[in-house]
Amino acid sequence: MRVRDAIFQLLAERKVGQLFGNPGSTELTLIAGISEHLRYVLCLHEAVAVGAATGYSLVSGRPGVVNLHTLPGLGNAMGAIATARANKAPVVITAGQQDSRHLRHEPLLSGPLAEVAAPLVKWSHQPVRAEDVPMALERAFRVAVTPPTGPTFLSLPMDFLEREAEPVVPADPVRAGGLRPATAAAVVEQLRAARSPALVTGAGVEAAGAWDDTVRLAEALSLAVYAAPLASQFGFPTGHQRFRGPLPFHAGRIRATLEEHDVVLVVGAPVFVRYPYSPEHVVPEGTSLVLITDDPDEAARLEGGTGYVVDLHDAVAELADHAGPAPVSVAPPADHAAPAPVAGSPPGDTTASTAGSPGPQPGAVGIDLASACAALARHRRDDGILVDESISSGGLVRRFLHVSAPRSYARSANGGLGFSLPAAIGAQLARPEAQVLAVVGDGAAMYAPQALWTLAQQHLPVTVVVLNNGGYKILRDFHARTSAHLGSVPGLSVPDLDLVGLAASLGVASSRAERADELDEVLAEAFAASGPHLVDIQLDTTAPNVFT
Ligand SMILES: Cc1ncc(C[n+]2csc(CCOP(=O)(O)OP(=O)(O)O)c2C)c(N)n1
Repeated sequence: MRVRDAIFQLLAERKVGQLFGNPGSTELTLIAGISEHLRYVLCLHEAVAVGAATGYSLVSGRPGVVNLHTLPGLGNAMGAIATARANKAPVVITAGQQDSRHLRHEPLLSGPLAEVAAPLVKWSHQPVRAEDVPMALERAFRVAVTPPTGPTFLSLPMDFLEREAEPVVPADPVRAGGLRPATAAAVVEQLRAARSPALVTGAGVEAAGAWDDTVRLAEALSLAVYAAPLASQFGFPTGHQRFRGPLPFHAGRIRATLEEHDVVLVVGAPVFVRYPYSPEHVVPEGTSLVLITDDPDEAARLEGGTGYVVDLHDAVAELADHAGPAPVSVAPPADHAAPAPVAGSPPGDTTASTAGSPGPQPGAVGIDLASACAALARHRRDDGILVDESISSGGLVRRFLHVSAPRSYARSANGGLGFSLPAAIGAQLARPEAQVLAVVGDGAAMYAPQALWTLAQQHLPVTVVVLNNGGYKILRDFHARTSAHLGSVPGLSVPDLDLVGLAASLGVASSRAERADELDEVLAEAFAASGPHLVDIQLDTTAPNVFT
């Protein structure tokens, strides 16, 4: 069997239905005559290809697979690979390498691919022999899906693809190892005996398939539930009665929020992602903290408290089993009409600073954010997928738009812009029947607008809502609070962007809302469309600073 056929066979057995990519000459020996079981999803920039595969992984729970064009393509993709790594997305990235027979001459379009990718992936490799390629690819899958999950990289010399190799059979490592029964019982007792117990959930819950057991645990012990600061996935239904909102990410505000709680259980998140610098210790003296994670690195960084590195699926199930049934008085159905609650009110936390929504400002030009979010909440489906890159608008977006099921929310875990439009491609491919909404700032939208073209070409009915405030509001607001004494700052306005025209030029239907009374009509049309639709919502540009 030829190496390329062994690759296609392996991908088919692993039920990989699409290959995201941007090709060049070095990739043609793979993608020419591509297997009919594999949909090639052309993306016009490599960061979009990796971003789409990341979205696919986060929504489907399965590896997304990418093929890049040798060193320049890999170089273009690095920011998106860093995001896949931060999001722990099991993305298998391949790239074509020059013909191995003349690599010693350092020909055009060759380069140290495996070395370049190495720092950002879990495993990076260029096979020495053609017959080693199928097993190397299989290893790339196994490493990617083994917790802590993450991207892997494989360089494929183009001449290897037509040589002979044996096929390999996919086999993921067995996952096992929850908490010891005595430990599970002790943690449950600690929570039960607490005056004010809390649970902090993160993306690890969703990756491990532990969502239902986490809800069961919270209900049984009447826990106050927070999402981890800046969580890329919440790990808990945000409309649930027990959910108090995301924790702030300013260290002092995290601490102030946790002060109320004497026992805090953190599941599937680091303790804690924080920003910007602030000297406080995040865990108050009177609070006992227990971390349960499948990421040894997260446990190693714990300062104070007890960490357990476990299989999260099994461990949370054990905790929930020990906790038993919920008290009868608890858990009336969640009220999905009301905005989700918000924890604390930290400076530097856009989540909370918009908690008291200002409402329309008299005489303001543009639409106030709360009206835009309320309109989105009216028009989107509660069981839809939300890909979130809403930046300074994020606090209100996340208050109004609930996440009701696992793997239906995704956000960049490392703060790199250009996440949402590519991720929406992958999300819609992972869940063709679901309604996918990408909410994105006008600044962020410009980091990967090529994704719009792929949405159109692949007929993916994603609704893209741009919350357009004419520039980099978060940076303007941050500057006003932290560096105004240094003088005015250039480069934070992005005027004269015609996003409606941009979308149209890439084949995506588009419309603009300039007044609140236009929102209902425009959003109804966008959500009903059979293909992608971009809505440019012109926000009130005089909105208050988000850093209170
Ligand atoms: C790849 C990348 N480049 C630059 C930045 C720095 N950055 C952070 S927020 C931001 C502005 C975002 O603007 P926009 O999406 O319009 O959201 P707004 O703050 O206006 O709500 C920029 C440029 C980044 N995070 N990632």
